[in-house]
Amino acid sequence: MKKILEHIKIGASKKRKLLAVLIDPDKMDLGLLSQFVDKVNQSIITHIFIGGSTVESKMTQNLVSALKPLTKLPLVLFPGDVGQISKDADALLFLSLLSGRNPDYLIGKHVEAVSVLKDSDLEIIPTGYILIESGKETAVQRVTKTQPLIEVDTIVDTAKAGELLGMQLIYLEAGSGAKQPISKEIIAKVKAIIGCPLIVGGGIKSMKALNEAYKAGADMVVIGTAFEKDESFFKELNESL
Ligand code: 1GP
Repeated sequence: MKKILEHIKIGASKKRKLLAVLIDPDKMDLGLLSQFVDKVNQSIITHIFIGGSTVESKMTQNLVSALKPLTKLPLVLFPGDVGQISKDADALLFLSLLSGRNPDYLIGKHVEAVSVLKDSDLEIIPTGYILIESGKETAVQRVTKTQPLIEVDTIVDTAKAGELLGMQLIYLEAGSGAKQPISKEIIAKVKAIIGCPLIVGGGIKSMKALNEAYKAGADMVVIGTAFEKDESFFKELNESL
């Protein structure tokens, strides 16, 4: 049964504010993991995403193994590459980088991943991933050698095309550490045209930005840097309850 996607769909239909913390295996010190996850467990965070643009092999597996006994939250892989697949996670966002025209990230990596995925119980969630200009070059841009989208109409049409191709989630990405999060206008226009849940991430560093993203139409928001750099963000989050 596709539990995690189903849960996201139900959450979106009931207008629950889903929130994922992104943990980059490359940046997380495993010695500090338990203390970090305690804070995650006590917060309103609903999902743990795991991934990064450049992660050495085994680091994802080590992180997933360390996370499993510490939390009941769903562990969702958000991989930058095929080496970031761990069969012990709960689900995998099977990302197709729709904003770019690099065949490796549209279909190539997916073909490579099949040998690992075919024997796993991971819930695989086809996800249209759209990188949007945010004011500075992002790691996704560098690694995938693609350009982010700028034009609102193109972004909206790209999201809809992804849904028509069968993607179950659309993910608007400003890039980790982006100066500007995705604009309210873009979120609202994409949300208005798609029927599937909308994920928004990149550059969200304050409760104000988080609430604006939900208000504009994001069903799930993904935050990495603000939790990594500023653990008081957890406090702010809990105080907003
Ligand atoms: C997830 O890349 C983002 O979509 C995370 O971005 O690190 O800026 O929160 P931040």
